[in-house]
Parts: sequence; structure tokens; C-alpha cells
Amino acid sequence: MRKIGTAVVGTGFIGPVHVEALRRLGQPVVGLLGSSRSRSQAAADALGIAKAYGDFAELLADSDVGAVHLASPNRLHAEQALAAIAAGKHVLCEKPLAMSTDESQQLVEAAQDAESRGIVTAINTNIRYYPLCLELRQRVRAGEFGSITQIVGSYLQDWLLEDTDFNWRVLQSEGGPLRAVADIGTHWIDLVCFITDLEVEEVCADLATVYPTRYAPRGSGSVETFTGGTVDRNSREPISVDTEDLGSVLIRFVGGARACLSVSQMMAGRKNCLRFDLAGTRASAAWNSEEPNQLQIGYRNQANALLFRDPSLLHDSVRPFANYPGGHAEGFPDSHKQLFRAFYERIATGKPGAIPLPSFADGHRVMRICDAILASSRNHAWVRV
Ligand code: SOE
Repeated sequence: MRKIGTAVVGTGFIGPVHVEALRRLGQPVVGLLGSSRSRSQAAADALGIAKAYGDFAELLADSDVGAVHLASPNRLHAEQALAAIAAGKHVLCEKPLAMSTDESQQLVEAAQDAESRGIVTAINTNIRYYPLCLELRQRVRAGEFGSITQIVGSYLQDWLLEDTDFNWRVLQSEGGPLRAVADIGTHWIDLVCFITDLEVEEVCADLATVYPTRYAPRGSGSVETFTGGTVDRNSREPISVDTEDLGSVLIRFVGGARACLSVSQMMAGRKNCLRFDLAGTRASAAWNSEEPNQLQIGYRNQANALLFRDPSLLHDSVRPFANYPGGHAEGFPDSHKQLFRAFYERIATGKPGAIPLPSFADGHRVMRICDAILASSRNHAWVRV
């Protein structure tokens, strides 16, 4: 595949995941940008990357950079994506796409214009790229499950269980007005829409903030995502929090199918668990991101089946997305590698692949659903998207 110099923005939990996946694809990571030059340098040293930028303008001015991966806090996505597109760089942005639908609408327009100039944009909804999620999509489209009637599921984590757990994601100013729904619920919503081709029509949501006050490191300190452990509250300063820790959303799709989603970042023992049961009029399917190499297919009048992720058992169009033979577990890092492979193939060929790349339009669609979820929870009412 054509080599394109990439720069990654973000040195927290997910930035290095991007770096690793890019390296597995042989795409040269030429530079890194963190929240300050010293943070960029420390991460570049740790990851063996040649350039550490002082700011985004310096990154954009680097002619070795053809593509930018945005793993920065949500607050920066729109401004950085627009500037990168304007500078002629391909952009792969983390989810959620932006802080508001005004911003995400602007990004969709910029992406359309960029496409006409051969610039590729995409959003990192990596869960689509677990091979068994792609296989399920293929089978749903082939009619194996009949008409989809209901999807029941959750996305549960526990890294914000205690009030001394703190990260930029809990602040509206950094992450946007929704937190658990935007951070992890958006993955679930994107995934089920991708698998079923259903469009969300209306939502009814109930969201809750368990800790209106969390305790952050004094000064400008932050804590990396997923760092647990009990901390003495007296060594920290109180910060008001008005983003939700947990909640549930009822969904009605165009055509009548229903869904129910629960999200929480305070479910002790659930580390990063996205689950769903998807019911059709003929059969059902169940998948869990903590056991991603198996897909249960449920029947009423015959024994259930368990499909293991084995390339030889997957549809021809899905097989290239499973790299290792059956029994050699694949997971989170592989899903990024596969999405990025599709992104760089799109750049190289100039043509859409067999599986549609997650687009800024998809990111905007989920942002509109998020708006409706927030309005529904605030007004205690069903809200149309
Ligand atoms: C933190 O909650 C987080 O890193 C999300 O931001 C990611 O999108 C998800 O993949 C794992 O959890």
C-alpha cells in the first residue's frame, strides 16, 4: 500500500493505539502532538517517533505529513479537522465527531468538499471492524435473521467508579454536554445502525450523574483514561461535574424496530463491555466485545449455534478483515488496524471499498441522535431525531 506520512494528535490512552495500528500497516508515523511540547516529546521518545510538535500549526506545516489522526479531546476535533482539511491532509478523527451538531454539520460539508479534491476523511468507530460484527452485518443483509424487531444491549465500563476518578472526558468544556452516551454509547448506536441499516426515528432517555463533584489532581493535572485505584480525596481539589455517569435510552427506528441501550462508566467489574442481543423474525444474534471472537446465533426450533472467528467460516467479503487463523484471538487493536487499512486503501485507490468507511456524515448522524437523547432526558419526553 502507498506510504503516507502520518501525524497523531493525542498522547493519552487512544493516541498510542493509533500509532501501533499504523505501524502494523507499515504507514510511517512521522510525528506526534500532545497538549504541550514537553508532553509531545515524552510520548515521542517513549514510542520512538522522530518528531514532537509544539502545536497544531507546526504539525500542519510539516510537508512530511499527508494524513492526520485526531485523538485529541473532543473540544479540538472540529477546529483541528477543518484546519487539516484546509491544509490538504487526509483526516481520521476519533468519536464523537464534535461538540455539537453545528460543528459536525460543518465537518460534513468540509468532508464533501474535501472528497472532490481527493482528500479522505473518516471517523474511528472501530467496533464495526471486529470481523464477527462485519459477518453479522453481511448475514443480516442476506436475510438470515428475517426482519429486525428489537435490539437490547449495553456498553459498560468501571474506570469512573469512584469520585476520585477524573479525566477530561467528564468535563462538558472538554468533551461536550453528554459524556457516557457520547464516549461509549455512540459506539453502540453506530454499530447497531451499521449492522442493521436501521435509522433512528425517536428516543426516550433517562441519564444520571452519580457524582456532581469529582476530585481532580490539583493544578492542571489530569488522569489517564482507565487508570483505576483508590486515591486520597484530600490530596485533590473538588470539581463540579454535570455530565452523566450512566443512563438508559429507548429507541424507535424508522419501520418500527425497537432498541434499549444502557450505558455506564461506573459498573464495577465491567471493563470495556459492549453487548447486544439482536432479534429478527427468524433468528437472533448476540455478541460481546469482551469475548469478540464468538457470535451466538439463536433459534427457537433448533439448537443455537456458536460461530467462532475463523477466516474459513466467514463470508468472502469479510474474510480479509480477520488476519489470524481461528483460535488465535483478535480484538481491540486489530479493529483499529482494519479500519485504518480501509482508510489508507481508500486514499490509495481513490475508490470506496466493499465495506463503507465510517464517514463524517455517520458521525454527524450519531451527533443528532445524541442531541435528541440529551433533550429527552432533560424534558422527560420522547424526542424525534
Ligand atoms: C473511554 O471510555 C474509551 O476509551 C472510549 O473513548 C473509546 O472510544 C472506547 O473504545 C474505549 O473506552
